[in-house]
Amino acid sequence: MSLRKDFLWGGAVAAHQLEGAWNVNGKGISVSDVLTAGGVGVEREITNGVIPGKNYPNHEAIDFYHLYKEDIALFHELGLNCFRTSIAWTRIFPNGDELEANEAGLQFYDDLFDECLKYGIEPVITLSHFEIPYHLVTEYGGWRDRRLIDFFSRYAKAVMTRYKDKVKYWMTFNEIDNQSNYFRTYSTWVNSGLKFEGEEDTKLGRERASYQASHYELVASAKVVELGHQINPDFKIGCMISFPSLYSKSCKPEDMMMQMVANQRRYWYSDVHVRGHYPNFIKKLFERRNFNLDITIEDLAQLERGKVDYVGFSYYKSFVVADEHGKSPEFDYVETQDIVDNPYLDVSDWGWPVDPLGLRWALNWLYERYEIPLFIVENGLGAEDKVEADGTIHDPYRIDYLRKHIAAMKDAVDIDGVDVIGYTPWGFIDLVSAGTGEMKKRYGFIYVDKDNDGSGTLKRSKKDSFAWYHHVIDTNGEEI
Ligand code: BGP
Repeated sequence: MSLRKDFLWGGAVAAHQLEGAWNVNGKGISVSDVLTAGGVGVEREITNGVIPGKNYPNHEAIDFYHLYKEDIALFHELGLNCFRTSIAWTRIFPNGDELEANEAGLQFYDDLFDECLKYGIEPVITLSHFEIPYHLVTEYGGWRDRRLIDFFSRYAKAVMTRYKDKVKYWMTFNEIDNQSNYFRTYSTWVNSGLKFEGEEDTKLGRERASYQASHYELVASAKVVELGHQINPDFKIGCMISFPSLYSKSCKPEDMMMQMVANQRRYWYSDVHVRGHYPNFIKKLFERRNFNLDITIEDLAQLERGKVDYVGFSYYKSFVVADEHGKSPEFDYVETQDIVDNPYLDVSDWGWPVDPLGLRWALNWLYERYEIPLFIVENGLGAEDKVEADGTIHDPYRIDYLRKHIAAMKDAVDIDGVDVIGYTPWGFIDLVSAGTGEMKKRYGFIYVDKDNDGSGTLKRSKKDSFAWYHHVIDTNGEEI
């Protein structure tokens, strides 16, 4: 028996990508509610408030808000023993800065968690998954403002107190490291509510703002970890990072250095979460750039007091970097232009390299560095599915992808001794893609009849992968 007996087999989603009901029962607008649909080669547009006539796919999504009972019955049929979703901050505090929580929002998650627990499905909850109240952006500039630490803590306290007997596994910020991942507009928006304008819209300005925002988020996370453990000492509270494996293009020392630096730019976040302090290379970076960030002694003490219990991470693909643009000898900036193709790997329909062995690499890397339990909270293949005339959906490509990744995870456990507590493939019911806003980029075991343009009956159907994953769970991963 390779995996733990109590291994968490589940599926992962985020509120804004499936709930819909974006303005129902007092819910406020979130940063994702003002993102239009994108598509292949078309960026999602960040709008200034909701503009009538534009296509905002998150507004209806798959209407899980109203259909969750039917869906959870299907999750149970599939055999899940956990379900990773997020709480939409804007259902609880519509503007983010109120003093009182919205009872209707709290009640919705009470009902949702009760429904899960009725079937023995353990909720695994992300507190902030690209769902910052939009009001906090317009009034405070998003996570640029220290006051968000208190707003976030108030929200976390409200939900952790309310659900203290229903939810054990929590995560603070989804893929917190994405925002310093080349400072892409989309990531800084959904992670921190940052939009760069005027003087700030320079390489240095963007970088400084992102690091300042990240610092406040890390302090907020630590505060919530400490608070959560006071509310219920049995809580397991993790961080959540995006952790694609990262390779050097060659054994040329400059390429190897580039790989090292590119990796540091991401894992410093988990360093702070797990170790409770900043690694030296980031402190040096702040000094070198003269950032003069607002980091107080009390903040540093808070980081020490709020270390996480486990590392949650997403894994979809790997990257290759090379020093092809003269970064040597400083290796100070890592940008998208430093990423090169990997000739050894196939790519998905959306151009993401498929690399199961890279998952074993990632698991080993994280476990060696942190020596605390790991939780694979996202993994999967975004693909177009075809519904046959008889209503069946054959998705052998998805089964193949997941099978190989689960095999790599088992090797990491069996051969390398990594402690993995669970596996929740992403979007196990079709939902709105975060990156492109499309419906046709599907990850699910459960198909949802909904198209990119918003049409469709919302009917749910099982794909072939449904029965396959059921058997995987049934055998605790022995038969894949
Ligand atoms: C991660 C996010 C998810 C999810 C996933 C797949 O970055 O945490 O919210 O969407 O990626 O990405 P996409 O939807 O762009 O295919």
